[in-house]
Amino acid sequence: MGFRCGIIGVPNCGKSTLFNALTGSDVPAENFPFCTIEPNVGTASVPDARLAAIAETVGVDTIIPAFIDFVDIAGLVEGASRGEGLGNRFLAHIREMDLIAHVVGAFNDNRKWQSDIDVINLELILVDLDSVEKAADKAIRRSRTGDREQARLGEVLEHVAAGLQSGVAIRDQILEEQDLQTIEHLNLLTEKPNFYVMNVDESRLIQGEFLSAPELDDPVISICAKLESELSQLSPQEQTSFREELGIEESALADVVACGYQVLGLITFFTFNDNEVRAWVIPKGTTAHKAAGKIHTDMERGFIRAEVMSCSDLISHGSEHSVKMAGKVRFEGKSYEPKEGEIIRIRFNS
Ligand SMILES: Nc1nc2c(ncn2[C@@H]2O[C@H](COP(=O)(O)OP(=O)(O)OP(=O)(O)O)[C@@H](O)[C@H]2O)c(=O)[nH]1
Ligand SMILES: [Mg+2]
Repeated sequence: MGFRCGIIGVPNCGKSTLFNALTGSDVPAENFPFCTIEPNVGTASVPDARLAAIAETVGVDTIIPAFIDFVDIAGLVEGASRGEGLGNRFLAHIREMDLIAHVVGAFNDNRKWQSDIDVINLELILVDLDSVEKAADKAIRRSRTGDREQARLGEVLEHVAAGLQSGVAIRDQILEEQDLQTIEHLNLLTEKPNFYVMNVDESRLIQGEFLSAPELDDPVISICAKLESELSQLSPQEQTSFREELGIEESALADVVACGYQVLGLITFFTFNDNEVRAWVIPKGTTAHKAAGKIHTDMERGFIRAEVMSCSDLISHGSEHSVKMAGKVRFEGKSYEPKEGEIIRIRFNS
């Protein structure tokens, strides 16, 4: 299953425009608030130049990239946590996401975007505070019968609530891993990994303004959503020449996806056979055994070993055989944790 990234922000900040650019869709992106009501869902392939390099080295034509789902959600306004605007519905959609891309409309001249960020973050904190306080009351009530687990849960929740009350998102609170696990079932919004997408005007992007991003608690990238959505309608050749003309890097959309991967703690590994090269995405720390299961359940069941080489070794040596001759293919067992950019061949009993 792919990872789902929710695109959130105040009305009219460019969420649908960014969504169109990322997914090659054409949903309405108009200059009036609440243009989007029902969420739009689309898939973006994860651009990765290494795929083409591997394909060329091993002489196959088919490239299968990794994918990420983006969900364009209705704009959020002050008071959403109390049901203002599209309030509750909007928030229910965010709850289903694995991560959040918080779009900041910085393409106008005003500096209102700073307060826009605070409005959204405060609303998310208020929603969590409400859930956490209710859950804390329940746990404390239950603990009165001597239930130690509920008592512990109550303590953790009260601690989290205090943090939220002082305006700290859960992901920025200092919590023990086991405490985080006890509150996982609540699926809280400010616990989700988050990054900011500064949607800047194309002239500012060209001038390099905003490229040194403002200081925020989570990673920030700058993009001109309007320009990117226009470019995404063009052929690849036209895109390249336009970008060169404007002096805008090719990687703007790739950066959005890469940033999402970074906050989720994901890594990419590759497989290839006679027909295709393929990218796979797993959370850092996943074992080779589990990673094999992602490729095929038979591979997990009959797992013998993983043969591992680095992508750069394959490209520089020119063939799998040469990498083997150079002694740079390692044999690893079930508990091995694949690293970023490795090429893996699973040997298994079918
Ligand atoms: N100049 C400029 N305008 C932009 C940019 N991105 C979006 N806009 C404009 O801002 C308006 C709103 O864009 P949308 O993408 O619909 O915004 P949204 O956040 O989806 O809005 P809602 O769905 O109403 O919450 C449109 O008129 C866009 O053309 C940008 O990078 N530069
Ligand atoms: Mg929209």
